[in-house]
Amino acid sequence: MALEQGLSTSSGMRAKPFAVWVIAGGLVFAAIVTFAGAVLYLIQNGAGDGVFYSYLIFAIVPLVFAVFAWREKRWAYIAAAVVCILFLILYVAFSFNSLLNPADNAFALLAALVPTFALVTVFGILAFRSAKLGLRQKTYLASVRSTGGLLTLAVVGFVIGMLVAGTIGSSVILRNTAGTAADISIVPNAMSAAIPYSPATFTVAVGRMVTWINLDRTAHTVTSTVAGQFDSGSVSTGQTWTGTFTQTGTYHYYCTYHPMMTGTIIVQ
Ligand SMILES: [Cu+2]
Repeated sequence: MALEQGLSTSSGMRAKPFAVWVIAGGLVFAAIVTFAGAVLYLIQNGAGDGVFYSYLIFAIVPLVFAVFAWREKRWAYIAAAVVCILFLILYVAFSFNSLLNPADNAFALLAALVPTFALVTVFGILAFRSAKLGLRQKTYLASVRSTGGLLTLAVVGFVIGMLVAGTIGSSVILRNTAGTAADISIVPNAMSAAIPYSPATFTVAVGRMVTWINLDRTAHTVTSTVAGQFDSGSVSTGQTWTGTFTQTGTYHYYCTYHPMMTGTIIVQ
């Protein structure tokens, strides 16, 4: 009897239930991608606005839950599901425009993260429900050769497919923007460009429309420095935005995602 128990314990130590691999692995993946996003933001914008630190928290929280899920703590399963639902809402709400555009750099990030969050949510809830009896009692939680394993494989395939489609789509979309007429271009690599909106100062007659086109592979905005005058919202790669200026004056504008990007409109 004692020998049997010893054997089952050691085999249990070796073979983690499949669900634990998915939950912990998915959370670690989310943490790595979010941390990469944090570093990218730090390089582009600096730490001054505090966004970097909130990014960092978003990277550390899933890592902590991953550790406890790996130790097969029941609460960590449901915590993983909750944090992934929150991440899903945040990522989709803030980047929905980029999710629809394969040419946007954020597309690849979202295409990889959104299915991961969904998968961890499903496994987190199922594991939480079955944890008292033990995850090893349910085949789809215990073994990779199961419905759960197939689902995971399908998600991994979907992510890879999206990344390939994104790579192909981006070159097509960027080629198609070449002929689009616009007054002001958001230039490639606008975040590090000396003149992100080209021309930096644009003069128009009163009542005329002004069109911006985004030629960068990142989404930007055209937002008046004086609040409430005009705001394009997210303009993704290859998209245009048009504003009409009905009052004379000098209008300064910037990008809300990258505030060091600025431009000027003079209406005469
Ligand atoms: Cu920007």
